Amino acid sequence: MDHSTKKNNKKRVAIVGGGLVGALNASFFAKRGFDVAVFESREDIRCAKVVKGRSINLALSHRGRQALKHIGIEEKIVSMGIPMHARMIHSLNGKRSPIPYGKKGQYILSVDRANLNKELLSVAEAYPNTKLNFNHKLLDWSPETGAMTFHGPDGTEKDLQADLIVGCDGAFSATRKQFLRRSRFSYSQTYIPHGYLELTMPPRNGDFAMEPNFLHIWPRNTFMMIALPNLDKTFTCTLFMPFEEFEKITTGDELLGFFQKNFPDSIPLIGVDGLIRDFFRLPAQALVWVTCSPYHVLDRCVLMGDAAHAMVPFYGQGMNAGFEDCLVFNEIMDQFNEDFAVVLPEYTRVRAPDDQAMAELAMYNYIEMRAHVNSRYFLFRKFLDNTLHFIMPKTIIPLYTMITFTRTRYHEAVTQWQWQNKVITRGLWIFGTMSIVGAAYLLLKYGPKKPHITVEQLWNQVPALKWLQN
Ligand code: FAD
Ligand code: EGU
Repeated sequence: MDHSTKKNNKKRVAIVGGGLVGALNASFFAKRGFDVAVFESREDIRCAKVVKGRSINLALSHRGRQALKHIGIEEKIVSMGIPMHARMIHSLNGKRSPIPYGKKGQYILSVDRANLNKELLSVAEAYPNTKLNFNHKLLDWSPETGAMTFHGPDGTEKDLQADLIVGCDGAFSATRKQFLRRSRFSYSQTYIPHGYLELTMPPRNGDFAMEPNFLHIWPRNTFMMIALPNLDKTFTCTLFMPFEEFEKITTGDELLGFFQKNFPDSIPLIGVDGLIRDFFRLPAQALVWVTCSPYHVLDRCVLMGDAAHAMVPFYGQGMNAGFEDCLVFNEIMDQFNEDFAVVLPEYTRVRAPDDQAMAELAMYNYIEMRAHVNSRYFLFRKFLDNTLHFIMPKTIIPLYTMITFTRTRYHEAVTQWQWQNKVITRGLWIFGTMSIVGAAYLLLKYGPKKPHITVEQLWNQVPALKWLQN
């Protein structure tokens, strides 16, 4: 691994949170030569016996991969991921229809969250200028001095200092608390009515129970299930539905009835016993959407990842956006010579509109899926997108393609999409009008001749036109 440093910068950078974004960011700063310390409230997941926390696997796409490439572990992570070249739509009658994500090389990867986190921590730890501190929970910090107070491993409070504090401590960020006390800091937090719950689909006869290289989707308007493959030949199924629906299901029989009605094909695959065990093991988890701005305080602190922009998971972009945050920050560090007083405001200016656009898109997709997306509609929409793209590959690019397979700025992807929608709508109008005019012409020219009727006579049969003539 390349541990060369651009310059011997002795500034101290404290990264709060050793989750996906924090662990990645540690290597970004270490690579630049900073004196890096990571503080993670939980124990080292590389030693932990039970890893608790959110989703077991995630969809990694282009933006996330570009960030991993920067620290030299893209290939390794890709080799441990499972390519998903298409979605597999499960209809209510059990029919399965694949819809490709794009051309041959365009696929997303199902990666194991815990494994990715472990790899990122190990890469960071290999830098001599990085120290990882587990069982360190940030309690508070001071914008003026950079002093931080932690709840340490032995239960005591511990004070430490840094030149730059990078808050990567997730949706319920403790770092962000200081931001909330400041004037002109905007913040919003929204819970959606849906919760989610994870179910494991075991292997069947020693192999994947369903086609492995797909993101399996059961779109059922208010209810939705998604399944991503794991290396151990299991699938992790994530069931999304309103909390009030979760509450209605209190017994195994009610659960089976619900699955029989909505996801009948999945019951034999998950197995009745496993389904009941997994469903009642944990309560459904909430989904939160957090936006805030600015992302920085003075030249002292900056937020990245979910701490800055937690989004609903309906675009598979939360982690990818957080990873791209690190890339964008790094680009700005190059541009402004690591001068925090300039870099931090510039990072907020450049990045916040993009994260905001992505978070809104994820919310938009949630509302759209809930409102009218069943398997028929889903198949039709993706077919339409792909067809138009095939006809006009340069002009019409599906939104998910720009989001998932390019580094087009999120807010520009949204603008481009809105423009495309205008073009498509206009195209449909022109096509529709021309069809009517053409049909009318053909009818008049070749249509039934008897009884003979002139255009004037036709007009006279329309009362509205007679009225206009008077
Ligand atoms: P986190 O992963 O939450 O990490 C924060 C870390 O900070 C944790 O380790 C925590 O212990 C630590 N911490 C918290 N408080 C403190 C403190 N006070 N002091 C010290 N440490 C602290 N994204 C995708 O890109 N693709 C997907 O397919 C996808 N699927 C998802 C499915 C679901 C159901 C959900 C809920 C999310 C999904 N996401 C997905 C989003 C993704 O999980 C997050 O965007 C990502 O985990 C954010 O990483 P993070 O490091 O910012 O935050
Ligand atoms: C949700 C939960 C299909 C993992 C959005 C697509 C997701 C993922 C889609 C989860 C959907 C929805 C896209 C990807 C991905 C699709 C995407 C959603 C991964 C628009 C582990 N979404 N997700 N869109 O196009 O761009 O296939 O938990 F059902 S990957 Cl909701 Cl590309």
